[in-house]
Order: sequence, then structure tokens, then C-alpha cells
Amino acid sequence: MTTDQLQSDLLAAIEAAADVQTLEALRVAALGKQGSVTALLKSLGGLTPEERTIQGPRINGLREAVASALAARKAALEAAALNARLAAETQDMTLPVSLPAQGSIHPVSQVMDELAEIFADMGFAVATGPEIEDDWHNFTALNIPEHHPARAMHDTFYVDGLDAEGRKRVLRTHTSPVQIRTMLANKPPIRIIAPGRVYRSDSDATHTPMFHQIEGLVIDKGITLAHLRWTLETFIKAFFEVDDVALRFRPSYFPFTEPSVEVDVGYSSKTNKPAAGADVDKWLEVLGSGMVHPRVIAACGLDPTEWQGFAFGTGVDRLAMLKYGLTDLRAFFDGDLRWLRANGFAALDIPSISAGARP
Ligand code: 2NL
Repeated sequence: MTTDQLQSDLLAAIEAAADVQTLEALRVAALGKQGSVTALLKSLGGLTPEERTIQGPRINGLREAVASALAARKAALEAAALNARLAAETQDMTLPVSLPAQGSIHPVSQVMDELAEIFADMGFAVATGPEIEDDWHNFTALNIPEHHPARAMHDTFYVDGLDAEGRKRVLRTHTSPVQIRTMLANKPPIRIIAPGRVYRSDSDATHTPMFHQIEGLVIDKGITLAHLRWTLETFIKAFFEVDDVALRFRPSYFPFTEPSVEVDVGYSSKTNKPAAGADVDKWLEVLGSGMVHPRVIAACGLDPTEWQGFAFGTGVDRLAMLKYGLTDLRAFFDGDLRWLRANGFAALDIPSISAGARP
């Protein structure tokens, strides 16, 4: 057979190969060790130089033509196979997907974060302390002596036994002991908030034995009720996201402050938000506060003629209910996932004073 005849036979067979297996068999038959083209290439060695100059280019041309035809046919067969798969395998993009389970931020945690951010903007640091306290830090240092009715008023949970200093152990009834510990350990000026869990033996629709409180404390020279008023007004405006708000300061009594002041916020039942002027149609009590009692300052080793300050306290759970329109306090602590999905906040949502209340 002539080289030309062999070339046209091989190219025709390659063009006709219907799949890659057939093509591979053709490659072995032509270019493999025992292949027809390989045999021709080997025969070049036995030719005279004159014959070789004629046959060499021919046979090498044959080999190249066959190799490139094989490559082209292989690419064509693979492209056809891929197109066939693409046509056959379809994905229905309208099918519902199953999302991984997602948690949510509890409203109390969300409000705690918002409060920390608002007070951080005013220069307050967050302070924390133990939930199992002793009665000196929880009561005595706060000007609540033994047998004082205020100890009974707090419906205290006592923990069995005494601590190393012989003091009664209690579940803290407020976060004030955190402030006492801060004053004992740090030199003024002091600007802190103390958010956290507190415990009182009380349980009905509006009281749970564990609830959340945030207290604030400022100790410096020359602090007055005016500083207290500005701080609370700035806080209320930022937390409820209103430009103006009416505040009512009522005289009150706490053993640890003198004078003591309860703060009511003017409220509009139309907007369900704190309001000012003619929009106010009711008052809500939101904060207890006052100037820190000189005896409390002295109990913390500071000279009350040199250092003054104000303090305030409020319930985080109640703030969360007011801001987000929640109604049953007990639902906060039921751990009912349906309630959390309906009222929780998206994970990784960044709390901000500009974010706005949820719809
Ligand atoms: C309320 C009232 C209040 C304080 C807490 C406080 C802390 C220290 C010294 C003086 Cl270390 N006062 N805290 C003061 C006034 C009121 O809370 O109704 N809380 C829910």
C-alpha cells in the first residue's frame, strides 16, 4: 500500500470513529509499537540516503497528519460527550432548599448590647462581678444594715453556709455590689455600667425569680443632679430613638442614695414611644436613681467630702418589653424556640443606635 493510500485510509477511519475507545484502538494500530505508521518509520533506517530524502518527509508527514487527526477527533468526541451530559443532566432551580438551622439573639441580650453601646458613647465602661455575693457587698456597704426592712424587701435567696470571711452568702439581689467592688478596687474618676442577672424570690406574671438589671455609677469631683439628669435624658433618647422626651423626676427613697429620684418617661400611646409636650398622654416609671449616699462612698474607702457621684438602676427585661412591644415577661425565660424565632434578632446583626426598632 502506498503512503498516500495508508494516510487516506487512516484519516477516513479516524473521522468515522464513533467513540474514544475506537479512536484509541486506531491510535495503537497506527502509532503504537506494532503500528503501521511506526513500521514505516522504522523502515527508513534500511533505505539508501537518496530514498530516505524522499521517503523521510513523506512518512513523517503521514505521522503528523495521523497524530493531529487523532487529537482533533478526540477533542470533537469529548465536546460532544460533554454537550450530551449538559443536555441530559438538568437542575431544577425552583426546588425549595433546606437551610441549615440558624440561631437568633435573645431580645434581652440584644438590649444589653444596645445599652453597652449607648453608655460606651458617653464614656462608661462595662463592669461585671459574681452572681453569688456576700451580704456585706450586697447590703451592708450599700447602707442597708442587718435587720433593716430593705433586706426583707429584696426577697433574698440565701446560699447555705458562710464564706471565708464569715459572711452570709446570697444570690445578688441587684448589680450594685459590682459597683461597690469597682470603687474598692479603683481610684476615681469612675464611670461604669453593671449589667447582669439578679435574683429575688418573687414569681408572678410580671416578676420572675431571675431577671436582668443594669446599674450605672459615676464618681468624680463636683458631680451634681444636673449630670444625672443629662446622662439619663441622653440615654433615654438614644435607647428609644426619639429626638425629644419629657422626663419627670419624683422624689423617692433608696437607702444607698440621697437624695433619691425616680424617673418617669412621658409616653405617647399613639406611637407607643416616649414623647414630649402635647404628645404625652401617660407616664411610665423606667429608672431609679440618686446621688450616692455619703455612707456608701465612705464604706468603699473614699472621702465623701472629696468625692461625689450619682447612680441609677433599671430592669433590662422591662426595657426590652417597652422597646420591642413584648407583653409576657415569663415568655423571656421559657426557652420556647417558636417564641425566640418570632421575637429573636438575626445572628451577627450589629446592634446600633441608628438601626431602629423592628417592625
Ligand atoms: C431601681 C433602683 C437604683 C442604685 C440603683 C446604686 C449603686 C451604688 C450606690 C448607690 Cl454602688 N446607688 N444604685 C441607685 C439608685 C437606684 O436602682 O429601681 N432599680 C431597678
